[in-house]
Amino acid sequence: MIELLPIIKRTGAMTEQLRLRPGPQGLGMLPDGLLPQATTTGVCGFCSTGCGLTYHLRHDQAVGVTPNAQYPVNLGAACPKGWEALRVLESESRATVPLSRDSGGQLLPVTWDQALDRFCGTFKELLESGGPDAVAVLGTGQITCEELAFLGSLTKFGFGWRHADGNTRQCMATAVSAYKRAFGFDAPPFCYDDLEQSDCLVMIGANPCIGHPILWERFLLNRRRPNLIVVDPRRTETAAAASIHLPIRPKSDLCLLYAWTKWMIEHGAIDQAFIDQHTSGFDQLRAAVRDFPISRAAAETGVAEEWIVDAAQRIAAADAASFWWTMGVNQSYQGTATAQAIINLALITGNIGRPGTGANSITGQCNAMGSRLWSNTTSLLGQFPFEDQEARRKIAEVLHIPSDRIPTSAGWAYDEIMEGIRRGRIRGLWVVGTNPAHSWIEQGGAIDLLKRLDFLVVQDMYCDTETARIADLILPAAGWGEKEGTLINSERRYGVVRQVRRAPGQALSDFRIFQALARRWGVAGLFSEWSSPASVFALLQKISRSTPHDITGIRDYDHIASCGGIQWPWTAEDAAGGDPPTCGRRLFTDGTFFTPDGRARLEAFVPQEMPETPDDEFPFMLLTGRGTVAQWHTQTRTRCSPILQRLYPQEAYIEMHPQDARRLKLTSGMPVAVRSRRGQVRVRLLVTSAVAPGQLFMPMHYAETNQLTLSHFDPISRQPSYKDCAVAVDPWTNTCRS
Ligand SMILES: Nc1nc2c(c(=O)[nH]1)N[C@H]1C(S)=C(S)[C@@H](COP(=O)(O)OP(=O)(O)OC[C@H]3O[C@@H](n4cnc5c(=O)[nH]c(N)nc54)[C@H](O)[C@@H]3O)O[C@H]1N2
Ligand SMILES: Nc1nc2c(c(=O)[nH]1)N[C@H]1C(S)=C(S)[C@@H](COP(=O)(O)OP(=O)(O)OC[C@H]3O[C@@H](n4cnc5c(=O)[nH]c(N)nc54)[C@H](O)[C@@H]3O)O[C@H]1N2
Ligand code: SF4
Ligand SMILES: [Mo]
Repeated sequence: MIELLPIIKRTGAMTEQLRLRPGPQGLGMLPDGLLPQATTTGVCGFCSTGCGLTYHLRHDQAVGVTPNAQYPVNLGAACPKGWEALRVLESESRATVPLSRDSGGQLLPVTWDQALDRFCGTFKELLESGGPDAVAVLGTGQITCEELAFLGSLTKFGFGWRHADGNTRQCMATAVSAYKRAFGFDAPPFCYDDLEQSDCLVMIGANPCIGHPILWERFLLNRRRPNLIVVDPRRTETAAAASIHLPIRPKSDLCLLYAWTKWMIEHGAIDQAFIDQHTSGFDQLRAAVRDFPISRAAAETGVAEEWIVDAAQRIAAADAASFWWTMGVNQSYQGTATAQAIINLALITGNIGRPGTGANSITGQCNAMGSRLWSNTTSLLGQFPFEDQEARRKIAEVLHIPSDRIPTSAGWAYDEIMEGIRRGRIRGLWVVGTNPAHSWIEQGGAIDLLKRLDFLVVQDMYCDTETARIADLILPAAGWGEKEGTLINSERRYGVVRQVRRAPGQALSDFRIFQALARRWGVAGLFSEWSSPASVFALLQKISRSTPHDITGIRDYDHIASCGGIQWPWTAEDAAGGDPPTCGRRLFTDGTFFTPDGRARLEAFVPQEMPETPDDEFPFMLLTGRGTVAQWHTQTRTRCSPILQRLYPQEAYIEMHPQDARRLKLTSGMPVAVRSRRGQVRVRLLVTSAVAPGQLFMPMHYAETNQLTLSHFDPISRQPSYKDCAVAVDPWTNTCRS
């Protein structure tokens, strides 16, 4: 395999990647005899930034990948994961044949025929004996829009299953709930140019230096000498670069945001004309924040009043202020309330619909937005409510299926599916492109539950993920680069992924697996039009007609690629005027929202107590999140690249403030036992002042982390609150057991 080694400079806090422009120099890095014969382009399949990549092909197979200098998202840059995207496809761990567990408990190779028979036979038996609540499916924001739509339609309309959810629940559910409540539709309003055009950026619970490094580079291109205000309990790489870092106590965001809201109202820093014309609920909001003076925010957050006011003044003084949030907000037991408080602030200060503004939730996985629109789980295809009879009729008409096959309500959410397993209601589970035995909250409990199932099917690129190891049947899936379709990035931009590699062994694309299952289940007739990803894309376009995400103006995949991606909406009417501009398309420029009266809704909630606060027995607050640029989630992919491996610690670690380490007589590098009420793990200690005293941080990439977390959720979005639980730390001794 050819190495196109990125030059990675570790400059203190940030990882910078060398920009390589395709051309004689770039190609010259390939060994003689393997010089590529052609190039094609596609988008990256890791994070939601959605960088454009150029594949260098030989005999139609990619032999190298470089960032695409023409792509408007990344402007010729990529992070180490993008550079190594091909390498992770080559691994001993790849699932290359279907594997089925025999009566002796051994996973043994079987033919696809046998695998499909076992899948359909067992799930049908479970449905017959247990009814429609007996089975469920968990999907992912990491497959294409076409595959997501196929999975959701196959299970709900084809198989008649009720319960379907996916890892988007772990990630984006809160933003979805907040946007729907405030804007009337789940519509992130921004484009990446806003990072460059903002005078004041407020980043709340987001660490783009690590999670979205190329978005961070876009911010670095901002020439307006912007203020960057970072709200994060940790001094992250992003916080270290901020004008002001507010190291708030975990989950005190809501109080801070309400105090800022009150301050803006009282200091005339609001846009009354915009509020009057384009919002509803202002009087209730003003009344609700009355009890949140700056002094209360200071007491709750632990941040000095002057700092909170200084930040408020900078927001108020900006011509264009923008508010960005990610998992520090979404993964919270009061996440929807917090996200709506951010949206309120943008609305009342008139910071929406103009360049450099917005209430902007950055998505996470490469197709998190595709999952929100097309997975047919929480809402019907295209984000209609299942309850909407007219929408059901429309979907039935476009898909040529009987409308009585479409459920009239959504099924259980992820946590309810897990609870259904606990109660013995759900007995069969199909897991596609996610690794819940590692990533679900309170993993010990999750693994016990998954083991209780009568039938667990895992469809994954790798056969040794934590979830695959306990499966009864493994279906080997092709991954990114081995199939085609579309992904939607954080700025609503459709991008195309191409097949540039043959999948290993007998692995099939998820799309082909769904087709084969439709035939074997006996519902191929319902999916006769679903012959290729491109034909499904055409169906999705029809469904999108006259919705906020109308994409009827797109011609085909080549059109998307030639435009450098196309942001939704792009209607047939828009297309009459030519191709879309490559950048700069944001929503709500005319102040009209997707609510019935066209007004955005302002809403306030009462802050809640954290369910598990530190005490004498468990004196520390544990935060979790992303560790390094080179690690992706449960590491099934990134562990497969020797280059990426060199860029992150191989062993699980926990960060602790020097003051706490001194008090406990612990030193950096020593093994420690970390205990919560759920479990105990052995990890290495890393002493650093990036975390505040009394707080700890563990990256989610190590399976140890979710053995400690506490199973609790946002009541509106049902998203897990991964970033708050109480733990204790002791030196590791031989008597400790993990
Ligand atoms: N390298 C890499 N990049 C990724 C991913 C990856 O696995 N690896 N995953 C992708 C995905 S799916 C996602 S969702 C994104 C996530 O991207 P981010 O949300 O930026 O990442 P996290 O580290 O999970 O959380 C962000 C910050 O929230 C802070 N935080 C914790 N509790 C609180 C709180 O109560 N209030 C506030 N204000 N902040 C808090 C944490 O200290 C952390 O720094 O990254 C995407 N990009
Ligand atoms: N403690 C803690 N836990 C967290 C978080 C946190 O911040 N803290 N963050 C949460 C968030 S935001 C997220 S998004 C989740 C992520 O959690 P997961 O979704 O469990 O993480 P991944 O490792 O991305 O799992 C994706 C799986 O799909 C497989 N895969 C990749 N591509 C394909 C494909 O094309 N087809 C198929 N069939 N399989 C494929 C991969 O091999 C991998 O096994 O973790 C959540 N868990
Ligand atoms: S920033 Fe995200 S999309 Fe861009 S190369 Fe890195 S992982 Fe891929
Ligand atoms: Mo995520």
